[in-house]
Amino acid sequence: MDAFTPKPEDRFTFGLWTVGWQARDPFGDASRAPLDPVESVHRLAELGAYGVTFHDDDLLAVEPDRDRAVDAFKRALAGTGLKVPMATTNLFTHPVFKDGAFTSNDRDVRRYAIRKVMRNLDLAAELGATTYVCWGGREGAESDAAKDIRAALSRYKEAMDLLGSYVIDKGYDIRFAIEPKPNEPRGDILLPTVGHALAFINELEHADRVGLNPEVGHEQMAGLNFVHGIAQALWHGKLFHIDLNGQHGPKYDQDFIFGHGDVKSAFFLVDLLENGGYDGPRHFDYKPLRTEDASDVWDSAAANMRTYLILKEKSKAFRADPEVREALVNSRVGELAEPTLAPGETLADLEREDFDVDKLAERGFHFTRLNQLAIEHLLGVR
Ligand code: GLT
Ligand code: MN
Ligand code: MN
Repeated sequence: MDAFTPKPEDRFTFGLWTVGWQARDPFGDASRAPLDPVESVHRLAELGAYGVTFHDDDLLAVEPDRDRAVDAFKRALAGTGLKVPMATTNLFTHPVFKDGAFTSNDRDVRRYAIRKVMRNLDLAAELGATTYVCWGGREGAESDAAKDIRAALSRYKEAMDLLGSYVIDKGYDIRFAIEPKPNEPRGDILLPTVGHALAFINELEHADRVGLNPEVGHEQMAGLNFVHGIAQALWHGKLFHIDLNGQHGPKYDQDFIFGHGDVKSAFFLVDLLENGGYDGPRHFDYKPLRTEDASDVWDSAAANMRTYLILKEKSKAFRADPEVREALVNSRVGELAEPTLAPGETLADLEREDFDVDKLAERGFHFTRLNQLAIEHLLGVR
């Protein structure tokens, strides 16, 4: 036990599919045996997690009978006190979804996909989940000739509108969170970034019920700044949930342990989540490395939480450091929160003002100092 030992109050959650990943990849077979969701629930509770999340199909990892699997899962939850804040649907593994689910060219597949989601929404509501993630990994194309993107977006909207109406009619306290991803498994995926998804949500019938579940690695695969994406999602009031993990720049989806990719970005992300008004679970969507054995899996789960808590401590120390405070003032970071026109001023005031542009241009912002202080906190020398 130390300051970085997770507790349920930290609200760390894990997908069953993360610790349960058997490490099958496009080039190799599974390197680990299937994991019983009941064991995952017990292990995660012992490690100090707050909850678990699941796809409908994750529950069937070792027990093919759905009722029995659900029963065993419920008993494990009751026995450990672990919560289920979020659930989702597997609309990507079965070959029926090879051209997508809500946006398959095949209308029968689209109808089946919506029914599959409805069924798991009922279980999600029963287990108390308030967020329902929609990751459209198969919604996309490899050829621009193969998919009418405008029609696909209409069908995506149709599905989200129907499912929104479904939860409203049923009286479920559930909001949807769309998870963007630029590619993989499809050559190109629809709603590839936070920005695309935010714009799409504006067109939905139940837009207030739909937000985002951005994943660290997915934005970084697109070469984007995840911290900026999260800040914008917060600004729109749309950060409903988050998938934390690690990624080394634009390459395949690495799903590393949180902080085991771009650690500087992870530091600023924790700083933002802790100070930016996000109050949802800290959900890890990572894959234990394929090299790891069954016991390493639990070390990797613990590493996610420990890294988060270390970064949280670092962020506190950074904010409390008098030199950082001074540097923030010198860089005029707080000045950006001041409206550009003072109360009562109009554009006419700007027209009257004498700007000495060359003098203004001489002012430096001293960002180097600020950045170096952040690095020194992160490296543990302050
Ligand atoms: C899949 C994907 C994740 C999504 C999960 C939710 S499934 O593992 O890679 O990013 O969050 O459907
Ligand atoms: Mn991923
Ligand atoms: Mn994810």
